[in-house]
Amino acid sequence: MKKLSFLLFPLLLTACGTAEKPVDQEKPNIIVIYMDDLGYGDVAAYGATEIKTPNMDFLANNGLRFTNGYSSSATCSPSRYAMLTGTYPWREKGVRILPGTAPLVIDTSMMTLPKMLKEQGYHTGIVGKWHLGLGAGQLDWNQHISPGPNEVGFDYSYIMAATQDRVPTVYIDNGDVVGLDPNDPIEINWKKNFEGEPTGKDNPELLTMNWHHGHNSSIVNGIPRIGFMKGGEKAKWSDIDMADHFLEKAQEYVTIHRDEPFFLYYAFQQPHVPRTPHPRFVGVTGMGPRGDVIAEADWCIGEFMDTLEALNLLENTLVVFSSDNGPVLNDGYYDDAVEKLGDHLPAGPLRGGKYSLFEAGTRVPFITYWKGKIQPGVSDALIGQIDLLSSIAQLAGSDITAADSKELLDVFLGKSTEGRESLILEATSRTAFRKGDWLMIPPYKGQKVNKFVNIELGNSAKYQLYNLADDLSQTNNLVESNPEKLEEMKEEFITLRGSGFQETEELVLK
Ligand code: NG6
Ligand code: CA
Repeated sequence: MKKLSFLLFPLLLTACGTAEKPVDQEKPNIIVIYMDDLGYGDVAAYGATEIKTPNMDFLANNGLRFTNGYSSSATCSPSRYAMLTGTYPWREKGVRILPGTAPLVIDTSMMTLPKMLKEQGYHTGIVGKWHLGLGAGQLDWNQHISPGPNEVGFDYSYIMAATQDRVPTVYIDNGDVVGLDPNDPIEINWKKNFEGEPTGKDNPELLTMNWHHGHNSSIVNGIPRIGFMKGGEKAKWSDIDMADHFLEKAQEYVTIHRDEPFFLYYAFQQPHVPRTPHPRFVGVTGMGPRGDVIAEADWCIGEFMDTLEALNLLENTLVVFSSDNGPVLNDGYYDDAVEKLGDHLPAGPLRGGKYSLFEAGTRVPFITYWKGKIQPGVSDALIGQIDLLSSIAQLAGSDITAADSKELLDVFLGKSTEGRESLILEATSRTAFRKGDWLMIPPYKGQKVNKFVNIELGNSAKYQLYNLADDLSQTNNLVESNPEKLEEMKEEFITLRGSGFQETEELVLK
């Protein structure tokens, strides 16, 4: 009942006439809706036929749907780092998939998307997944947590620290754990269990979801996680309510800040593991929890857009929709993602997936929507999430520039199709180079297919060169037939990337 009345709150405001605001009188609001592990082929507007995504499709069909839009990395933390800072993640060694205990990886002196907007008079907020580290090391979760999002430009933050599969499994409201009981302090250890505490490994009888690889440490709500946690019982989140909870916070944020320019980074947890749809979404897709949480996320987007509409904000708000990296089915739990997939193709026509240097790792759904400002259409321009900082700066009236972030505002608004000439892609510390229609992957040692997630990583003893215009699925390596193209690509790549690009570590998933 409480929830329902809250959801009606924005509508009531409109009904009372208090939400009326003149359009165009001030700087536009910016909202980034960011999915976690949603693939290029997971959205009906991008060709999915086995799953319905009406609300994502609404954005795509009434906005600009990019077919060559990239995240900066095939994993989460590096992608988010690049989007927020406009800096390539491979420039900084520590920017990789982070443990739940990692310190903040964004230097507080760096320019960021929210910081830039704050300087332009915006109120800035984040709701959802953070996964960019917190504190400065040896964090005490029972004290005020800092530095974090609030120290890199967000006026408001309501987050989970890392991922749904990592401890601590609590929400953090502007740096303070929500619902913390001082008599039941939280203890976190990434490597070592606390004496007497059950684990996924030793106590399978306590599990409601089984682990496949990794994810066998502390058990929260019957789900085994990565890392060990003790205490904080009352503060622990409810997995099945997480989507509704973040939705409420996002709705609350835009409602409170409707009368000033605002930036909201609404970072969903779906369809990352563990996939825990609310019971009202269980079974709706027949595809198991992975499909069901996509349906759940889609519903949340619909509710959220309805709120914006009720607040009369749509004509003064740029909405960007994208995903942090490509899709994965089995990412460490037995949850029927593989078994119930049917004919669905999470990566669409693309090769690879999450963790991969092949296209499906980083080419993601990418949509811009702005009622009345962006003409509906499809754009094939090459763009990256890394370009949002400089482009949105242009929109907000800021003259800041970030080295790796290209100002492509007209492309994002559909006024131009001249995107980037080239883009460096990253996957677990390895890099590849896209230029025009061409994609070059340097030789990398290491496994070709990661057997846990069953994804081709893009490693090969030889250079790979693909022409994506003719060969979107990357089946023909054209190195032999196009030696000149290869040399040209290599040369430019080394100029941009430096020569150390072949030194990497093995991807460890277990
Ligand atoms: C991996 C996890 C995987 C996921 C990923 C991060 C194991 C075995 N695998 O290490 O489940 O959490 O990290 O995903 O622990 S991301 O989308 O946040 O980058
Ligand atoms: Ca992710």
